[in-house]
Amino acid sequence: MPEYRWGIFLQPPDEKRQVNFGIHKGQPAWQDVPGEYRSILRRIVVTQGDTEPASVEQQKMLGLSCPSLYDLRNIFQVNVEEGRHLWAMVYLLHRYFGRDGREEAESLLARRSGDTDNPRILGAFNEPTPDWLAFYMFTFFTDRDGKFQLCALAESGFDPLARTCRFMLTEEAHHMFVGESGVSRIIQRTCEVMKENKIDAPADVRALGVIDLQTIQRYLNFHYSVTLDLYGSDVSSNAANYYTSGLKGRFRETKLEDDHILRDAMYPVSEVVGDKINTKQVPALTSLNERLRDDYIEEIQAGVDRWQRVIDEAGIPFRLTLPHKGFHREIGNFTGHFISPTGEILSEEQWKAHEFDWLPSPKDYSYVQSLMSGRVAELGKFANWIAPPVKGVNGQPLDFQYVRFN
Ligand code: BYC
Repeated sequence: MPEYRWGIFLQPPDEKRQVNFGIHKGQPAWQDVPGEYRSILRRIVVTQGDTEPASVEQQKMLGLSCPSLYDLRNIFQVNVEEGRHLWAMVYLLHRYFGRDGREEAESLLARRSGDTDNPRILGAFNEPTPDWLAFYMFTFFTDRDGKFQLCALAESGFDPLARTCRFMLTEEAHHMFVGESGVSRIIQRTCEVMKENKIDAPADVRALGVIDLQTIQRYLNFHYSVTLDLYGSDVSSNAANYYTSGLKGRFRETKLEDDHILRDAMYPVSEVVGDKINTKQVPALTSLNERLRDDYIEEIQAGVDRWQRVIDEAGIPFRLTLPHKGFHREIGNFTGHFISPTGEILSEEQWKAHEFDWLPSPKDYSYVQSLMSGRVAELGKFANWIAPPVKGVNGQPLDFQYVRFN
């Protein structure tokens, strides 16, 4: 990508910008790190920065099995931009946090996705991304967590962070497009093959070299649930502190109409009591993680509805659904509970008996990977398991030489 601009990009400054929420609301936005918040701010920047190289580490082998030059070009763009997003966070650490910042930046280089001794900070970033279906699911589900977290940080009273995140968000949109359209093209191809051959049993679908809708649903369940964990605990004093100090806002903070302090506001969160899932009202300040998760779920549901339309248009009676919020969770109020995709509380034994009806099994992974044993690199050609996109990149045709092998 010779024309790619590799550098530190910040949204242009707004001299009049203020802290827009929390106890410092109305004060001028900070151009330097406020001393009393130095360590929590550094922690936010480090956590954000840590995810960026992690995703590249997770995806780095996929070029070898790309379904087309178009897709290879797209994964390169995603990876280069994630690399630059790391650089953007490293810039903040070096520029504003002195020696501690430099040390944290070095540690970012030392951690590795999935390394048992020195893993990435957040769970989803230590999971493998072993194939292209996982890659598209990741860019649809997990990059969208990136969007929501960056939106919350773009509201920060620490202006250099807000300006950096605003720029990063412009690139995030493309990553989510790659994910959404990638899954959609896989669904489309599967539906075409099912219709042409008048088949619907997963084994028959697999025999024709495409990915059955049931497997797509299991991948969806996995990526959705591990991404929900990325929002942190439903009730979190960290989240309350970030907000009260003016460091991390809500999604679209300045568009919301309330006091932006949330001293008396309440918010509903779920909890498991006996064999029931109840909703209880808790202070809105401590439930900010849950609120951001709910904002995210709303947007995710709209994307899944768009995938469903591809199946409906093919006239195939199959429904893709988002599992219950409590399904397969390891962070927050649902941790340690065994909840089915439809929201029933089960015993561990009952849950385990269905695990591979709900989540991809080793056999599913090996089937999907068997379709992706080599790369498709001829001009204009696409692997059998995915439909071509509607159009090429930047107005180029589908048989454009998107990648050169020198
Ligand atoms: N896995 O009060 P709690 C992106 C830890 S993605 C492991 O519940 P808090 C991208 C937590 O660190 C966006 N650990 O949570 C996407 C804490 O640990 P300590 C990334 C977890 O702090 C695709 C403890 O549990 N950006 O950009 O309120 C490709 C209790 O914490 C997890 C951000 O996340 C987990 N899932 O909220 C490329 C924004 N969840 O301190 C890029 C910055 C929680 O007790 N981060 N823990 O050791 C934050 O705002 C917060 O750190 C979190 C957690 C929302 C992640």
